[in-house]
Amino acid sequence: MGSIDRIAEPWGTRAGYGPGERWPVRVDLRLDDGISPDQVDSWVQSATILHSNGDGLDIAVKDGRIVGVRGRAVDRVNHGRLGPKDLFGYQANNSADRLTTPLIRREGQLVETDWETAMSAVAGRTKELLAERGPSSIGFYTTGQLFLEEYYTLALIGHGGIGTNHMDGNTRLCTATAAAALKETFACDGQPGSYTDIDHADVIALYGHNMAETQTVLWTRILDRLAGPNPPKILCVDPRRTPVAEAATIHLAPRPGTNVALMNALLHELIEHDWVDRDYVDRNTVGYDELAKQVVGCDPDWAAEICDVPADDIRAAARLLGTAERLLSTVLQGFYQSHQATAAAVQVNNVNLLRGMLGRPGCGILQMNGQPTAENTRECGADGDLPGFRNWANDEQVADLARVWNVDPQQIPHYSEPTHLMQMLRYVEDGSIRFLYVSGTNPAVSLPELQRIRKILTQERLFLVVQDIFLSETAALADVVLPAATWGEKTGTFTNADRTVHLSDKAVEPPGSARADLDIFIDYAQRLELKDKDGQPLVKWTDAEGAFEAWKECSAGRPCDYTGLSYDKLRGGSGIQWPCNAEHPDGTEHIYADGEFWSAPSYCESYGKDLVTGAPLDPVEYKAMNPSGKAVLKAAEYLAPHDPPTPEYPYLLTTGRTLYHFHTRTKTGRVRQLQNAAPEVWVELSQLDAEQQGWDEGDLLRISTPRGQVEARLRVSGIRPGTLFLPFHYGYWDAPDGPPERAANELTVTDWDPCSKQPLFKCAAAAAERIAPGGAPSAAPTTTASKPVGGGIRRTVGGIDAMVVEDFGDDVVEGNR
Ligand SMILES: Nc1nc2c(c(=O)[nH]1)N[C@H]1C(S)=C(S)[C@@H](COP(=O)(O)OP(=O)(O)OC[C@H]3O[C@@H](n4cnc5c(=O)[nH]c(N)nc54)[C@H](O)[C@@H]3O)O[C@H]1N2
Ligand SMILES: Nc1nc2c(c(=O)[nH]1)N[C@H]1C(S)=C(S)[C@@H](COP(=O)(O)OP(=O)(O)OC[C@H]3O[C@@H](n4cnc5c(=O)[nH]c(N)nc54)[C@H](O)[C@@H]3O)O[C@H]1N2
Ligand SMILES: [Mo]
Repeated sequence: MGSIDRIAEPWGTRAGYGPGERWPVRVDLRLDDGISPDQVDSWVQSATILHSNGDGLDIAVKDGRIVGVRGRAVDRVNHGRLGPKDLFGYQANNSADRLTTPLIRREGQLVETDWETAMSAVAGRTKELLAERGPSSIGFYTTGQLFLEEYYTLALIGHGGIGTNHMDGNTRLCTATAAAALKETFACDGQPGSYTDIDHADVIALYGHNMAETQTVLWTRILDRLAGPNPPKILCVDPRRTPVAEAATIHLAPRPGTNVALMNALLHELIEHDWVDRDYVDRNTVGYDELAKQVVGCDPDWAAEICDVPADDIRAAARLLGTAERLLSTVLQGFYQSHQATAAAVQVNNVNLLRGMLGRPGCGILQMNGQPTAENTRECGADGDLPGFRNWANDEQVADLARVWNVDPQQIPHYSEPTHLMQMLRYVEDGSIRFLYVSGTNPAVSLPELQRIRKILTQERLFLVVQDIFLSETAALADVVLPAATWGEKTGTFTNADRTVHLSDKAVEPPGSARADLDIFIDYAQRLELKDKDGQPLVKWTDAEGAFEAWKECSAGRPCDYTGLSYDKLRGGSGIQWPCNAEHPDGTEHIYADGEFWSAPSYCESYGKDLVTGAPLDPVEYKAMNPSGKAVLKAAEYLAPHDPPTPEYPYLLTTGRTLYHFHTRTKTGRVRQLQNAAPEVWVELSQLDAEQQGWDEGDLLRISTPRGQVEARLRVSGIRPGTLFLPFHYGYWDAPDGPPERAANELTVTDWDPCSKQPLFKCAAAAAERIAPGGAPSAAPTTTASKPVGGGIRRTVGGIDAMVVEDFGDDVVEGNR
């Protein structure tokens, strides 16, 4: 047992272990100052909520207040560990400026009101519009941060009750490409990999995924493998020198937006050297010939030109992949938020398929999620999918959903795929959507091209409802603000990126009159008097467990089968991976073992799309291509980025995250340990570029694109030359006197991947100029990808304020530092 500053040491103390061994337990504990474990009144089971990892934890409660967190040793995901955002982030719940009462706009101002007034305004406007303009005037924009029960209820209200096709989640910005890539390759969503693959893999490849900062505990698992005997080799594909790159055997730093060229060269090498599992490919896939033909000319010299990566490094990376015995691949935003997002992510699937590396320990693909509950948004159909991974283009599956909901199949819109968010915004812009209900997301900071977004959201004719826990930049624009209870204040379940379902129990009462999102949605449905076919209430449950039981019925027989789970079963032990049913009562570690895919035409979620145009394939085309339900090796041609540098905008701007903040900082910005670690926006530039311009660390730069500008202090970092990086966390709620513009999305472009419709946050032409010398270093963290190349900069530490207890218990620890 020891204590450690977890701001300075985000991953904590090493516990090395070897291939196939069990990852040692390390229980991390953080309590408010002055509170000791024996003073805690109760420990309430939950899991982490500030990323997709799903680390099991217990919430410490004293005098009806959350006072700390402790990792759950029994949980399969984290074996007791927690990351910095989880260890300190709970304090946001206790913030004095939580929303405690509904707000309504009167004469231009938001004023406090009661629930009755607020909800009758929301339901009243909905009814008016339904009568005047029909269901297509109503839109819902939700999140990846509520609970399963809430999404399922919302999906039923929107698709089954109101009958609008306009429902999406911010998962569109986040994991739409993960889902799309899985649908293209396996014809169905569902994560092939498992976190335990890290325990077995001999090669781990991370594509556009800064796991060290964005899934810190999963990265700790890799660090512990690296500290043990026979460590895995790491391939990192990222234009910045992230902590992942620093730990990598091979780091490829491609020019942003060129991922498909790089992937095609890697595939070219695999085929050229015959690093292909012919048996697996013949038995389990279709499309090999087309893929081989597509990559025939894509040799490393060709890709080296496009990606600006040494050809020999590409060869070495291909050899690593080609000679791996157990290959785990992970993919995230560096691939997903790009113009060929789905095409690039699919090529990673192709690597594992060619190598026959799927469905057994150490052999996996993690098309990652980002948000804690994004998986549920997708499963439950609150995001541009239908519940239970049902195929909107398959009438029998729609009829099956109608049976579960006891509605007429015609009531569920399925004339096309549910409307994606970027299209919904167009509809709001042109006035066909007149009511937008936003829950658990902050589009006024997180969407591209903010000037345009502000214009869209402030239109007079739009009725904007925002359900949040703080007065976010978006809530400030609303007609009605509904105060929500959040994690720790309500019960529900959620599912992480490797299909592990966790229960999160209510630990404390919400502040003021804030209500659980589920309760608000049910209230809304009741006020709309939504009915099923028999005139009974459409939403038949009144609490979270009731919603979960209903969802189980909806998931029965579908890939994400929850029928073997219950709240009781989820209490006490570890989270459990779906599918969990009579056949797999303890859950399922690997799907697609034995090459069994969910891609049979009658069962699959999707018939696939054209990767260039995004046009859906029709069932006849799909059946001709994949009659017996195999995996599809889908080829893609590299296409140049849409927004290349010009003399006026000579840099490539990419955006993303830092370890210490979550998104628009509504939570982490209110937590002193985290806010102090990364107090203000910065911009990263390479040493080469800085020297060429004569700029120094800390200089104030203005970054501009045709959409807007941002002012930020310079951090000279290990980023590739020609590239700028801005963290996107810094909106305006806490910057009354700050720089005029600091949100990265002032600069980003309204454009999206044709297949997944995910916006392009990672690649835009931009200009930079110095507007003032700095004199002092920027405030960027030094422990992360923003590590300075120069010396003399104060290290990021948390000090006495950030001490966390680590307890290894009786676990034997090798390589312990
Ligand atoms: N600390 C922290 N953790 C989080 C979150 C958070 O806000 N903060 N958010 C959660 C959520 S919702 C998500 S979606 C995940 C996101 O997790 P990540 O995807 O790991 O995070 P990002 O920083 O968005 O992007 C990852 C990397 O992509 C690289 N990149 C940029 N352009 C390119 C490119 O063209 N090609 C390649 N190969 N790489 C490129 C960037 O340099 C960056 O290091 O994190 C989750 N975890
Ligand atoms: N430039 C750039 N932009 C990006 C990205 C990028 O990499 N670069 N990444 C994109 C990605 S991957 C993501 S996921 C998005 C994230 O973008 P957002 O979802 O807009 O970001 P958050 O700050 O997480 O917003 C969540 C909101 O929900 C509120 N909230 C928290 N808990 C609850 C709850 O229990 N109930 C309710 N009702 N509300 C709650 C929070 O206070 C906050 O206002 O940003 C996207 N935008
Ligand atoms: Mo995300």
